[in-house]
Amino acid sequence: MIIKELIGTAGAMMTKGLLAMDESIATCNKRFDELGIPQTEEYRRNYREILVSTLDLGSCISGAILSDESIRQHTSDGTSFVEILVKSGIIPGIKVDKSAKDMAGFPGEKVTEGLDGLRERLREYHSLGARFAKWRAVIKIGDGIPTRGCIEANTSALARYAALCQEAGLVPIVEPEVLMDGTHTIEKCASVTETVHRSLFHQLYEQRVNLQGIILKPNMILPGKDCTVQVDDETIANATIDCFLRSVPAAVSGIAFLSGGQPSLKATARLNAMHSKSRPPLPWSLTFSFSRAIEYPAIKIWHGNKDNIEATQKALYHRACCDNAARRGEYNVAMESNK
Ligand code: 5MM
Repeated sequence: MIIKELIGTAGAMMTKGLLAMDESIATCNKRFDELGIPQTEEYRRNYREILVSTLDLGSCISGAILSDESIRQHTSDGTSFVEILVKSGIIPGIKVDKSAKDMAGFPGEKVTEGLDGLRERLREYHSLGARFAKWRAVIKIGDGIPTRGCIEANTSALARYAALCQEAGLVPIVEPEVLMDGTHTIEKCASVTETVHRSLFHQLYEQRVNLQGIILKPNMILPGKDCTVQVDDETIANATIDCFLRSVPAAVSGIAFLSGGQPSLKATARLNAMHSKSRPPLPWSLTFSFSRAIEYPAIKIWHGNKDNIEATQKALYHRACCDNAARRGEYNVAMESNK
């Protein structure tokens, strides 16, 4: 019975896109710091209120990922963010990892923590209204890394997290992010991502996770930020689809991409290019679960100033609409002038 519900929730999450507004306090403060916004609980609450109360957001966004702080927060009139989201037709979710920490014995690599006490935390989050969860593992490409030890430690934790989520009636978003930091080529990104996916799906199988009740949140296949050979959007879209056809089982409910630090319009155009009409039908649907690519234009306008709220919401809504069009292969750059 639970699995039927999970498949239903995963299907509903894939009908539009996901807004990853799950910045931890540290990450949110870092973003505020860059823009000179005060790093206080009240400013974080104000910012999130602006996001969740954006008019008609539910026409482009089907799920929003909250954090432990924001799932407990309320709008200025006392309505919980969860309630606002549900009223807008947006499914609330929750980031449950306790972030990536230096991995002992593996210089330069990280392992994501947060399994201790997770069963109890998931029970609480479900009672607060969350219907899906998210856990992010970070894999860095560099000299001699990633190592097999780091990949396996991370994919094993992702699989144990996913099993606990399904037990609790929450759809696990499984996020193995291969970072775009570095000088590596697109081919290197493809081979590392394929290795990570193979390890991940092996671990998910070993932990008896039902793939129809998960959502994969991967990186696109990109050259490193500092690679001397950069490529066009079409090449990125093709490399991503080819890699995924080789490494992601058809049973997976859906794939929702992270943006990973790509410029907003690039992330949109590349998602759109994956939906090219000349491509044979894919086994899974593809959407977005962007954070920076969807929020950056908006937060830069807000700057912590209440006079900018309307323009901030307009910018957020605009990116959400463009990304939702890209999810269907209907985005074109002319949409950028219809703000
Ligand atoms: C909002 O950022 C998320 C949480 O990060 P921290 O735990 O470090 O605060 C992050 O997991 C995010 O959901 C994904 O990385 C996707 O975000 P981008 O910016 O890559 O689209």
